[in-house]
Amino acid sequence: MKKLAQSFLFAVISISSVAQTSKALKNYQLWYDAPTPNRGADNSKIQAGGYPFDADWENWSLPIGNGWMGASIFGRNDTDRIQLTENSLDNKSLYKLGGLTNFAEIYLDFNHSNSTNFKRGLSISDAIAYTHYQHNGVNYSREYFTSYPDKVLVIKAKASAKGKLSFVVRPVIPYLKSVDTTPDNNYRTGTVSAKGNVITLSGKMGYFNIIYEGQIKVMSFGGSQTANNDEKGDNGKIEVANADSAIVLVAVGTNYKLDSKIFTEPVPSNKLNDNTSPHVMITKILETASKKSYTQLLQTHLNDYHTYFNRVNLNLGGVEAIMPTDKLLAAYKAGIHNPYLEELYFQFGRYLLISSSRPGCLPANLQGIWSQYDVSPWTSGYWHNVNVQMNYWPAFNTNLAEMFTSYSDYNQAFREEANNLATKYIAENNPSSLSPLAGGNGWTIGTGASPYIIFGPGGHSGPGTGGFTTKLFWDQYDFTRDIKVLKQVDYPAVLGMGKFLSKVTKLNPDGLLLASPSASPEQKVKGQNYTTVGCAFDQEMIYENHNDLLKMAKILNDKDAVINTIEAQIGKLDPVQVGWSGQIKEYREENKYGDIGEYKHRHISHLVGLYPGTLINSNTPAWIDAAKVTLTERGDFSKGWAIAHRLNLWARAKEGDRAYSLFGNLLSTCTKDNLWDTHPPFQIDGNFGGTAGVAEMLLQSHEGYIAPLPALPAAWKKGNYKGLVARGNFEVAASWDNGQATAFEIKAKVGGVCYIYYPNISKAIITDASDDKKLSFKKLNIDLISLQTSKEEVVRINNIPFIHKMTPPDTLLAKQLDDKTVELSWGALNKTDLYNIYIAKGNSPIYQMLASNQKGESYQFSADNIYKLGRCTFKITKVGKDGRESVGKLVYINNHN
Ligand code: FUC
Repeated sequence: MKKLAQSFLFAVISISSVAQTSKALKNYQLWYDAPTPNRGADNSKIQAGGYPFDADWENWSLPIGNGWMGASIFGRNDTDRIQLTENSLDNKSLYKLGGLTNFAEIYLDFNHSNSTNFKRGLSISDAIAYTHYQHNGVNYSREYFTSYPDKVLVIKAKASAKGKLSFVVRPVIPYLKSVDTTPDNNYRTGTVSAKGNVITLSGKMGYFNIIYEGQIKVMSFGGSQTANNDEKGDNGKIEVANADSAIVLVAVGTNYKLDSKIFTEPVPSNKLNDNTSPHVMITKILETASKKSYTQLLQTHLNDYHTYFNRVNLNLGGVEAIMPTDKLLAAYKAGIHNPYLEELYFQFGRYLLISSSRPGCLPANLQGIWSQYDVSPWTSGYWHNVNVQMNYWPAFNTNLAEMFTSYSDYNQAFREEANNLATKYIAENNPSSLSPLAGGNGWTIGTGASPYIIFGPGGHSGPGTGGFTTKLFWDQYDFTRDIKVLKQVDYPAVLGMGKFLSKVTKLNPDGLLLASPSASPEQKVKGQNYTTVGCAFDQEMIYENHNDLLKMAKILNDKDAVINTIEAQIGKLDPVQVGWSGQIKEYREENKYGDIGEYKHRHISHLVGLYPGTLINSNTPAWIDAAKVTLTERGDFSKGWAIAHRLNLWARAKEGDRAYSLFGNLLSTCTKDNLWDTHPPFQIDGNFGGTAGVAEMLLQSHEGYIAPLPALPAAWKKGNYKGLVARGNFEVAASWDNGQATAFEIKAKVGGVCYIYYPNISKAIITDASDDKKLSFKKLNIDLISLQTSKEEVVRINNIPFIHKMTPPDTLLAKQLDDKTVELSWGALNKTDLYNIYIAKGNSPIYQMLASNQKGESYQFSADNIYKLGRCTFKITKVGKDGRESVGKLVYINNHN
């Protein structure tokens, strides 16, 4: 009965949504009908990494942030809790990296225990959290937002009746540890003192010598307010009594300033150059902000936030939810896929990136900018064997390129130390290639990194981690086409990495250049890291960086000496190997899938050439098919970020339904009630990877052309989007109905030749959106056109003729008849059906056609000696009247003797 009621509700939602389609941005909200519980950390549940688990913070608090700080809002009616994070506040933590720690807790004691009509939420359309309820007949409301331009957290509390607002502002510095005398000095001191209308939190973190300060300014209207301290002048608080409304402003900071010395200086307590307290800076921020009215602060915040958030609209037919987000998620888990939740999740990833990664601030870490822990899970680090890169996967395609600046600045700041690490690595592993010149060995980055320390590659992850990182710099150029940034930032990054990666391989007897040592991230054999030579991860990432470097050098006409080396090396990398199961091999020494390492390991590093790389693409169809084998064997369930990686990979394989099912797995198995991704524990990478994956289903551009709707699932029957970005800096809008595109609009942000791929696009009506006049274009083939665009020109594409999609036979079997013949057989529904038959031998990226327009149910393949063929993939496709083929059905033979 309950199920029936839910499906009925869903039906109503989808029907009414049709009328909504082309409306502008909806009001996207996470909302709940109960306050966030606050039972505190459970010391009996110690997670891997040694931190007690605060389930309520993780599951229910609502994140807001402006890059300068993150705040987790509980929105409670008795004692509210606002937990603050500042991304440079590190203690010693684990792994000697330093680790992010909780900056402060602000408690607001309202004592409104018995309240009714409770609602709290987070509008991600406006980046404002809120709480409202009724208590003793009075309506109470609170709004919370963080402003990037004003660098403050703003809280407004209001009562509907005059003089009914009374509360205490009571901040606490958590995890204080008195000065210790160990060499580590891993202490935190701090005091909280109230004076006038300001409470100041200030203290020191011993390990890195961090001076921190937070100020809270309380401005109440009507009524009175008093500041109190205990007899030691500590534990300061401000009591507001009988007011009508109040505004609380918060600013936080440390003496951290991004600088290369932080990374080169080995002694933790000497890393920070500047021992000046942030007091003056924080005071100024608060003074400036408090001169503005609430409306002014709000408007400045909205103008800033909307500039980014409103660039993209995705409409899958969702309508604003009439049930709280936790119930919506529970229904989703029970199989009721409300498209509003899918839109919300997609946009939430964009919201989180805007909130945690702003120019001038540190980049988004493993938890973005939200950590309530003393010792954060995995230090809240910048882990470079997938996690931090994934944070930035949605930056370019979802129109948030500016958010990458914080990572790019961070990366440039650690470059000097990364040069030193590269020299050390080459000296240890490949001394004959060592360059004596400063910077001659390029730069490198291994897995572990924090705002204070970086590590080089080795152990469980090979040198490919560097190429994994520089892909972001290539993408920054390719999406924005900003030549100035290319010259100053992107090219130096990729060139320096090219120098390093050109020295990490060794020539093997077959004339191949293989990374040595080499390791596929985190993969284990009998519980131990597995170190080898030339694993797919390293080879693919070296290839990607080499390839991107050559493209950049050509654009800039640069003749750096390393370019010749890169040109000579790239053909010898042999990055993709296909194994006996038809899989992309993780290791050269592997035969069948899973021979080496954990079968369903969370990392799927041998497919980085498919995503975020581009080596495996539509022009290498046999590799795409092999990647699908790997994906299928690796499985569709894993840790949050790992599901998100698989989602992007299936999207790149143009398998919309499969990608959609991965998106469903991400939402159903790795998403908390506040829509945070969980590994477990909470890790933000899965949110970002999820958003990137949805965008990748709707728009791709890595194959030299704009491909709108490349992996559209049947579940998204009708919809539209605007503002996604394709390489070349084209903003794309698309709408579709029943699996078929109905219209595209492509805005050339910088102009230039625009290549567009979509079935039958050459037969569509193509006009200039400004005057509706037909545009001339070049037909490259029936599905691919090109046209010259000028800056800001908008190209409109309508009336795209429908194509009939063919389905392949259900089965394809291979039977070896003798040492010269293999018989392929399949079930044809119709005797007149036509088939094309192909073979891909060994590691070949492409198929060779064996027979075209074949009728019947079997085909005999002959060779002089089947045993000399090694492994082969046979593929059959069904051919339609228009000559278009279905996807392929595959079968493998492996003859090894
Ligand atoms: C990598 C992953 C783990 C985790 C950690 C933070 O090491 O393998 O799953 O996400 O980073």
